[in-house]
Amino acid sequence: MIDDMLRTPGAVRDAERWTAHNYHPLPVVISSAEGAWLTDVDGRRYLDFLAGYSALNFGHRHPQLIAAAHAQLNRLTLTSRAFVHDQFADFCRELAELCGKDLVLPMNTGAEAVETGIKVARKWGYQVKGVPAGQANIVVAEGNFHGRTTTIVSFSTDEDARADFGPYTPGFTVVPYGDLDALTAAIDENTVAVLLEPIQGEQGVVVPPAGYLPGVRRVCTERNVLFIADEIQSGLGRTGATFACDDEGVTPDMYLLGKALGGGIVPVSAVAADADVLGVLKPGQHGSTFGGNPLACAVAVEVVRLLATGEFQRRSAELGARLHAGLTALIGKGLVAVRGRGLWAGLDIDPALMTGREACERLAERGVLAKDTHGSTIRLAPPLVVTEEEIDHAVAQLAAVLAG
Ligand code: IF1
Repeated sequence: MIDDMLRTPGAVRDAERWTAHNYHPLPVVISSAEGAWLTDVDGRRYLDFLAGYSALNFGHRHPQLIAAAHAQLNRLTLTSRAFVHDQFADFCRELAELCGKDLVLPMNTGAEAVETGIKVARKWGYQVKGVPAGQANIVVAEGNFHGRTTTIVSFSTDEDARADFGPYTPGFTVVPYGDLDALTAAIDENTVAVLLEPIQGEQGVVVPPAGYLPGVRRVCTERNVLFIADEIQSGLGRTGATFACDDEGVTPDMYLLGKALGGGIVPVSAVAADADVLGVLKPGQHGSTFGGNPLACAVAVEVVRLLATGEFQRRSAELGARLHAGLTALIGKGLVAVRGRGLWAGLDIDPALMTGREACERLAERGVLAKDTHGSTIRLAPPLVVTEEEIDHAVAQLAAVLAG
C-alpha cells in the first residue's frame, strides 16, 4: 500500500501520507475554481460534473455568495446560539418561507439535519402522537444514504457504510424503495415517521415510480406519521424544482436540507417544519456550537434569495433536458441505463466495458470530473450554472470514453 502511494504525483502522495484512507480520490489536485470549471496545480482545467455531490449547485465561488461571505467575515463570524445575531432572523424566515413551513432549525452538516429530524420525530411521537416511551420506530428505504453517524448507518443497507460500526441504534424498519404496499404494511401504531430521499442519490440517482411519493404522503397523513423528505442532495434546484418533492406535487411534514444551502462555501444544514412538529423542542434539548452562525446565515440567506428567483430551477429543468437527451442517445453505445431528473443523472455503464471508477479516470484524462457510486454506475451532477456548450462537451467526452 505505502509503495503504491510513493508512485503517485507528489501532492497526491503527500495527502495520502498524512490522512486516514477513508476515500480513494481521483489523482487530481485542484488549486482553484470558478463557475463549472476547476484548475489543478499544473494549470489543467476540468469541467466539474460532481459539484461537491450537489453542494455546488450555484457553481464555484458564485459572486453574490462570495460577496456575502466577505462582508460577513469582516463583521462577525460566530456568537453561538447563547446569543442572537443580526443575520439569524432573516435567514430562518426566508428559508421557512421558501419551504412553506412555520419554523427552521439550523445545523451544519447533512447528517446533523438527519439526526435532528430523527430526534424531533421521536419526541413528537411520544409527546404528540402518544407512542409509548422508547417504542418509536421510523420506516426507511433500502438503498438509502442519509449520512455517516452511527445511528444513520444503523439503518443503512450498504455494508461498506455499515459494517463493524455496531452496536446499532434500534427503531428503524427497512422496506424496498418505491414499494408503497411494503411501506404501508411496515407502518404500525408506534411508527412516528417515514424517512426517504425523494430521489435516491448514492444508490445511483434512482427516481421512484410515478405516484409513489404522493402515495407515501397520503398514507402518512392517514396514519398520523411524519413524512420526512431528505432533500439534502435532491433539493435546492438540482432536479429542476426547488425541491424534488415539488416535481410530484408533494409537501412533506419535514424538509431536511444541506449541501448547496451553504453555497459551496460553509457547511449549512437545516430542518424545516411546522410549529406542531418543531415546537416539541424546548431550550437545552438540542443544538450545536456552529449551527446558525452569522457567516453561515449570511451565505445561506443569499442562497435562498437565488432560489427565490426560480432562475436555477429553470436552468436545471431546461439544461437537464439537454443533458438527458445527450445521455439517452448513448444507450446501446456503452450505456445500459440513464436515470434522473434535471441536471442530475445516474448512468449504468455496460459492466463488460469498464467500472464506474475506470470511466471516471478516463473522463478525468479528458477534462471532465465525475464520481462513480457503485460498480459500473456513475453520477453526473454539474453546477446549475453550466452552459449548453459545456453539457455537450461533457457528453461528447463520455461518448469517446465509452467508445474506447
Ligand atoms: C460521503 C455519498 C452522496 C446525502 C443525503 C444526507 C447526507 C448526504 C441524501 C449527509 C451526503 C455525501 C456524503 C459524502 C459523499 C456524498 C454522497 F456518496 F456519501 F452518498 F452525495 F451520495 N443525505 N452525501 O447525499 O450529509 O453529513 O455529508 O453533509 O460521506 O462520502 P453530510
